[in-house]
Amino acid sequence: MHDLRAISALFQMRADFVEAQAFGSGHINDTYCAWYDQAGLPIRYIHQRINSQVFTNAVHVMENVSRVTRHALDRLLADGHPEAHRRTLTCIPALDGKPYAIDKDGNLWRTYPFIERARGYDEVESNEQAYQAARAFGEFQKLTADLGGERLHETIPDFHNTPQRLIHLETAIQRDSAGRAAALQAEIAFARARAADCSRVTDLLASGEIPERVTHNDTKLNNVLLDETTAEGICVIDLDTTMPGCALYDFGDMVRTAAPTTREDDTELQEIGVRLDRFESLVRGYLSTATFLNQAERDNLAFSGKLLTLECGIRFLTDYLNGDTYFKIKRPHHNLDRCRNQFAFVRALEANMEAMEQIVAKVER
Ligand code: ADP
Ligand code: GN1
Ligand code: MG
Repeated sequence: MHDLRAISALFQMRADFVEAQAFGSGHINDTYCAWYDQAGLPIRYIHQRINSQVFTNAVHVMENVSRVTRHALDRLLADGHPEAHRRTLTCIPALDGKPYAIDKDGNLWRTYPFIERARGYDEVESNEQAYQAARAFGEFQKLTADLGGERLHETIPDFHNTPQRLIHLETAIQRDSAGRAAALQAEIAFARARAADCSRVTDLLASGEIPERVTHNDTKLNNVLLDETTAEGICVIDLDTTMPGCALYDFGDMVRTAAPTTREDDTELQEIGVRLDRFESLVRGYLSTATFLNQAERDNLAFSGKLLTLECGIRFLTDYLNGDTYFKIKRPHHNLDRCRNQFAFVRALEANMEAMEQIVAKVER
């Protein structure tokens, strides 16, 4: 646990620090929720330490985040939105005015107001939630489309370059630094057998049939906060990977996290299936705001869920082979469990691909 009182002192809080606890179930950053007393009123903030092993240029991350959130706020204020500061993350400035602060150990921290009366879900509970989440991520893509200015930094190069992810897997197999490869022949064969799937979207991007867009790139369900009473998708969070990408990466990751019958790390593999009703809600929600998609993007909406699930499974497998250096784990074989779960969901998606294509066609009619 870091000294959150000391971290708090690096920012222009205008409130008195009371206490802080670790918060959320993200796999990457260290997130804390801190209570403050603001002239007699209890109020919460999020303090987050950026994972500098994952984001090697954390200043670039914050330059992107501060541009995107500033743009979002300007738009909301221009529209006269009554709760503009609840609809976008906003960076609390550090003492020097920057949107981040560096602590005595060289860690980079940022602070956001805590978005109240809303929450992120690790598992979808209703079709309405799926619809709202997809709608909000579509709206977010619309917002970033007119950002203007220079191209955003690529905070993790080749983040969703799936063929590259497969190459990293092969490297990890060869190195076998944790001595685990021999026991993973079934998982390795599963990934290798799907090499052609891995390059489908990168090929469409290379040929120009699918355009590059500014996308969120980490649209898992718990990265959008839904209003506790109305379920409306109110604030997209975790903007570290917002950068040039492909709309299908965002839709695909929603399918990966909102359409399975189980959670990302459940080990009851025989129970993993596709909730087609959830899938339909995602398509409806996303297309209600992502009205800018071209035909090639629309044609690959169903496939994108399989691609992103396969890619994520490959990443968990690679990390397991490397000795669990990237994703936070809570038990010894967590990454292997996650990989098996993702590959089981890939199989379920394959079995349901035709039904999903039909749903997309039905919604588009
Ligand atoms: P990670 O990259 O580790 O997933 P996130 O930025 O997604 O980090 O934050 C982790 C969790 O903290 C989120 O899933 C969400 O529950 C919570 N969280 C983050 N920012 C806020 C905020 N401003 N208000 C409320 N909850 C937040
Ligand atoms: C990580 O940061 P978080 O927990 O929202 C990861 C995503 C993976 C996801 C798998 C920067 O997301 O790419 O899809 O875990 N984020 C990064 O659950 O690698
Ligand atoms: Mg997150």
